[in-house]
Amino acid sequence: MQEQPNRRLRVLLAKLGMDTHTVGVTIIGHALREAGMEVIFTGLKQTPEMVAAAAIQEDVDVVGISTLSAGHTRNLPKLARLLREQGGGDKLLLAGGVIPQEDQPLLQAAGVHKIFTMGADTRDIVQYLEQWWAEKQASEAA
Ligand code: B12
Repeated sequence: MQEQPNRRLRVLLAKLGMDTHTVGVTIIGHALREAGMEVIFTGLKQTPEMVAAAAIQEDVDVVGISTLSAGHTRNLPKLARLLREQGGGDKLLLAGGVIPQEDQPLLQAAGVHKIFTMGADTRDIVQYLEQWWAEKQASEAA
């Protein structure tokens, strides 16, 4: 797809499986919208297949998963693989929530680019995304 200069960053936020903790994902959604990003929330009880399909269909730049009820070592690698298989390997995959330190190397090796856990400052998350977006747009323009 032809990139439009200075278009807004598009972010898909999702919750996988039976995890119904909604506070973190709601706060992140507000923070990203306030920072001028376009945010789509899939709602609860999604499968990796549903999230990958939505990410491709909505042509988002970033997929952000909020996970507080375990299952992340299974469903995040699966989502990363599905995105790659469906042509979405260039999307930034973020995760946040209750993700023990010992699980993080496995997730990062599987394709999760960045993990923000409890207490993460939303300003740091916004700054991380703005920097990633600026670098991506600069490299596409070059
Ligand atoms: C509130 C709460 C609940 C509420 C949820 C209400 C709601 N609508 O959200 C209720 C009471 C319903 C609940 C239920 C349960 N809970 Co509960 N809950 C919590 C609690 C106390 C706080 C969670 C919270 O809202 N934090 C505040 C938000 C702002 O923080 P956050 O989500 O972590 O988000 C921040 C970062 O993580 C990050 N982030 C989060 N998501 C994302 C996404 C992206 C893209 C990015 C970039 C960043 C990001 O940014 C946010 C800002 O800093 C935690 C304890 C804890 N310390 O986390 C337990 C906790 C998550 N719950 C737990 C459990 C076990 C349960 C139950 C299974 C209990 C039971 N036996 O029924 C059920 C499961 C329900 C389900 N099906 O999912 C465990 C999970 C253990 C685990 N994962 O191994 C925890 C950790 C408590 C514990 N210490 O045991 N819970």
